[in-house]
Amino acid sequence: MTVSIETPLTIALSKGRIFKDTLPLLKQAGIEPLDDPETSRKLILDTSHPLVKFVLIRATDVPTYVQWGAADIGVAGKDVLMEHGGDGLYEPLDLRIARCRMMIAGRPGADTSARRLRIATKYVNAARAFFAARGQQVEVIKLYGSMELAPLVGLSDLIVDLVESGNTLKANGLIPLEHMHDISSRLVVNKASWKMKHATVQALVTALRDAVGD
Ligand code: PRT
Ligand code: MG
Repeated sequence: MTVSIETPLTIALSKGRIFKDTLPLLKQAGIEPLDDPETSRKLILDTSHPLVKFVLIRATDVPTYVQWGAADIGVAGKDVLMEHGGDGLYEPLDLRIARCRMMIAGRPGADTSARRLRIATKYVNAARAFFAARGQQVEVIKLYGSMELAPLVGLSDLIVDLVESGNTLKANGLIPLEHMHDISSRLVVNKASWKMKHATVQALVTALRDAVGD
């Protein structure tokens, strides 16, 4: 099915697993990129639809571009959306792609209910909210990557990270200790675009919902 697009539409995607998993869904809606982002260095890609373009940005920047209307629509992991906060965005559809779990992890036998724990993570908002909800006082240390190292060198007692196969934890002598959230990627829409480009945005959301099989 090809969606009926009547206004120009910019869609923000990140390279890697989100792009790879979103492409088949957009293809079912009749939208395909004209360049392969893995080989092209372009950050703006034209598509098979003359009014639709893709912008390729860092996964964590997708909600920001959509919030400010630099893109009408985007695809972002729930982890990224929890940290962003969701200001200026609607989140109409769970695309059920790039799935994983946000978990507390640490050395085998580490106690996740201990007092005054130090938690190293990229996901400071999610971590603070999770421990606060059960009345546990923790100190959260913000990192930008390689969280697995923190408990090994004494920076923290535990980490909060995304886990898919568990191989990254295992390779570093850590284990998943507690499940926090199921994570998948969501379609996000700029609130002004939702109103001003309603017919086009609605058509795309409906086509993607069909593609997801919801
Ligand atoms: O890499 P970059 O800094 O540009 O950004 P990013 O890491 O946020 O982007 P990307 O493309 O790696 O991830 C995009 C989205 O994919 C994330 O926001 C998640 O919603 C989702 N996703 C799904 C994952 C994973 N699975 C995942 N396994 N994101 C990251 N990982 C990492 C995890 O952080 C850990 O380092 O993979 C490692 C664990 O994998 P396993 O299989 O060893 O358990
Ligand atoms: Mg990554």
